[in-house]
Amino acid sequence: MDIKKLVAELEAKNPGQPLYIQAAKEVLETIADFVNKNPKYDKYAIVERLLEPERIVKFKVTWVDDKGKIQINRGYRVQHNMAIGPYKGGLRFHPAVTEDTLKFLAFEQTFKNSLTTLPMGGGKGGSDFDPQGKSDAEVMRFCQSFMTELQKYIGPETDVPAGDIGVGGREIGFMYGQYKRLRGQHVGVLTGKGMEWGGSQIRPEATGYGAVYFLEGMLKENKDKIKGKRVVLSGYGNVAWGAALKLEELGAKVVAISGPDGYIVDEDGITGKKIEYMDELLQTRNNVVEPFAKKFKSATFVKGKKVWEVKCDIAMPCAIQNELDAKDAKLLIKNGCKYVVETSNMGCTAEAVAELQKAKVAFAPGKAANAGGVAVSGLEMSQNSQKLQWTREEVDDYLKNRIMASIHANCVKYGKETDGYINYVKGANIAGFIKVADAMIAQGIAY
Ligand code: 2IT
Repeated sequence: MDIKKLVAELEAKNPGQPLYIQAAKEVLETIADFVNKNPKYDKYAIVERLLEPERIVKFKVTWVDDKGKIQINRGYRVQHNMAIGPYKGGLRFHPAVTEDTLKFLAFEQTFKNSLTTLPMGGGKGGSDFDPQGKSDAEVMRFCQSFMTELQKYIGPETDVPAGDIGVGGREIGFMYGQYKRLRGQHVGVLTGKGMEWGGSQIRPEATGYGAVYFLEGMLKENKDKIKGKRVVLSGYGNVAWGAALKLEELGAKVVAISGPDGYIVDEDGITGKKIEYMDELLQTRNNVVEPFAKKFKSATFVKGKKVWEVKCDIAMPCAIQNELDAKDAKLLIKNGCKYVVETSNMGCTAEAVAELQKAKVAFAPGKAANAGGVAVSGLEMSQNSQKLQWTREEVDDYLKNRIMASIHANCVKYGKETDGYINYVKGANIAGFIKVADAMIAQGIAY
């Protein structure tokens, strides 16, 4: 493959889509050597084909707010690749959502889902709807209107959405109810469902748990231990919450979390009741972390600053794309941070990743480290097909010992460099690519 030509085409074909270009460029740069050693991929134009989503559905979502005013939002579903299984990926409701955001997320999802070992293709969707400040009734009306259109394009064997930023149990419930009403079917068309109506144990914790299991693999590779490590998390949502729970259980100390308004530092560690409170704070949907310091005496709120200035051994970005830049990376390195586990999707800028790798900090990309979330969604699909519900222990064991262990091993297999440093970005991209690419070749020129 001619990387210069591909990047030029990518940029020309996707004007105004910097996130998609960033995500795609990273994959191109890290798989180029591997692809060039295996000419079958060029023969079948696999890389070029992967740069184009199979389908993008874009639609209007109208709903009536509590004052009786008509509101108009945009809805999307990007169906990126179906080679190894039905499209699978979350829905994001956030005012900054554009087609670019969802194209980058769907692209990443294809590689991530391939890494999980489960048969899932890649997709992503959502809306520029902002759940912040909306009543339950408004959120329900929005979700019903959104699903009325989306249901034409999804199904348990075609495309199975789930949650992401701004879409949690409440939104999945409203959307599932509407799908059921329109189709008259109680099927596994969404994941992240309630435990009483088809959901899977561990799904709420899975992204955070999985990232910590992946971190354990990284530590082991460095003959290092998790116990006593200082950890800084960004965000205080579902992902950071799951990570905090598992970190506490394994004896690490979470000293900071953050929100859009600033960060909280707590040298006593964020444990027990404080972790429970993260969830309560999220449910208020006020998008602030400051109340945490009012509630717990040991906590201090630092307004408007990024959490990466807090000294730590391990940093886990758990909020949103590009939340950690080159300046932050340099500060982390200076303060002695040894591990960065990207738990949000593309949480680090390309420049930040380059800084970390140059300094030989162990860096895990989101598509490997945060794959536990979608993986347990995959297990929820399996349970729905079986008409069974597995125990917590069964799901957790599968997540830890089969899925996250396999992803880590694959990253090492394809990412280990001659000096022993593991380039997890390269490892994840190559391993994720192989399975999808080989499936595409086997299935002929169909997408
Ligand atoms: O980014 C992600 O992997 C998710 N938001 C989870 C997707 C899913 O289908 O569970």
